[in-house]
Amino acid sequence: MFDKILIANRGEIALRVIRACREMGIASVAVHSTADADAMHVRMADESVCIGPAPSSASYLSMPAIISACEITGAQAIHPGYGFLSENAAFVQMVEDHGITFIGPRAEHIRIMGDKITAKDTMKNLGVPCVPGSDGGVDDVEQAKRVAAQIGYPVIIKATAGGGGRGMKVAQDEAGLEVAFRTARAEAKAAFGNPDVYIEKYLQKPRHIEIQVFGDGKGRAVHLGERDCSLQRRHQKVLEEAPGPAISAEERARIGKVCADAVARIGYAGAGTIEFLYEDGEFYFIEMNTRLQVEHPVTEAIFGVDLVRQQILVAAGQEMEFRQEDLSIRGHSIEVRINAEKVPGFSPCPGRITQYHAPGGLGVRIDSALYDGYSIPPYYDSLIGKLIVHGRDRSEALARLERALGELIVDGIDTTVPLFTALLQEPDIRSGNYSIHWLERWLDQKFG
Ligand code: MV4
Repeated sequence: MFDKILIANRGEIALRVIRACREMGIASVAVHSTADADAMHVRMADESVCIGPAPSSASYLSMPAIISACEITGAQAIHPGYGFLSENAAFVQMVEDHGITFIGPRAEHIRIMGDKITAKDTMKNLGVPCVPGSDGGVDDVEQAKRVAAQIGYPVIIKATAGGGGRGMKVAQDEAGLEVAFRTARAEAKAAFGNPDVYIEKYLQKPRHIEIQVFGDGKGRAVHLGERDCSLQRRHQKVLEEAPGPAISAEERARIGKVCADAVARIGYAGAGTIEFLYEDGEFYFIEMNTRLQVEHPVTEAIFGVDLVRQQILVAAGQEMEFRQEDLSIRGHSIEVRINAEKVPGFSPCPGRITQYHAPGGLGVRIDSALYDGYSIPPYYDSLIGKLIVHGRDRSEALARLERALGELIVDGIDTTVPLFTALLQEPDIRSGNYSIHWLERWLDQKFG
């Protein structure tokens, strides 16, 4: 096992990894920008290294700075968290070339899933159900029209280098296809330096259901059910829950096995998430994320497992601590993302926290790097905390969420907390009846 791990991240996810390290008797190294000298992850780690100025491009994204920090401190492995360098295959390669272990999948798997056409082709060949569409890329308007005529309108054009909603265009009919195709290609080239696009049938009212998988890198893999992440605004998740309110035990077992078998076949190592659109009882693969996700705690809650601990074990060449038959679901969990943002515009709202009080009690978890008097720097993501509740069933989880939100105090800045208090009054939220478009429609109606 490693003696020392460097965490190439900041905020709540850095704390999450430091906590797992401490429980495993592993020393932790925090890295930070000059703007984060007072950050909680620096205080909580055993050691820290300043790796550059405030902009992420010169600090949390600086590969040489992070590798140097490893060499200076003698850290044997790097945990990338999410975002930043977590899905950068070139970084993984560089880390390994320096004899350091990357806590995550192999560079090859990150590269495959980073190219959405290759990802879809790979998954299709592994037996994962995909959205009907072009096999591979679409190079010209004529080919686009042929594919669209075959699968039927509406269609969506997506950038192979995109993902997470960037670079997508919907065409309602053949008349709209040419403009959609040309703008999608132009935007893909400008945004990602790669104009390649592909076409899919546009699903009108799906849910976003993602399956958590975990591989040992030696051909064994398990699934840990699904999360429903349909409540999003501009492709940013706002609330996530597990199990999905619309997914039956039979559907979970079936799609879960398909996913676990797929990642087992490629020898995938560590945590991964296979994203699906779910409509009329069918799953359609869209993307795979090769990292630990922000919303992983809802899965940890209902399965009673520590995913970061498993990531570290597998990276060190050890076995994960469970097989599929050891895994079962207990209760229901909901996470809300507390952002330093002013609702309803969601404009970032950094500043000084004058008072912070975290809720507690049975079934309440807070992952946050906040403290009294902390100044949120304006340079990074606006996520400042996650409130995760767990109950025996969905209704207990909802009651606990409402109770915990009432106890939470974050003064001095605006946050998304009032949004959740309002959402909890909505019958559709209380019943779990929502698709990927629910939140934006609700915000439009409520705030115009
Ligand atoms: C789609 C779709 C409808 N049909 N693909 C957006 C993010 C990216 N991961 C995939 N996205 C979508 N792909 C087909 N074939 C609708 C979306 C989409 C969406 C997906 C998940 C969560 C929120 C969303 C909001 C708008 C559009």
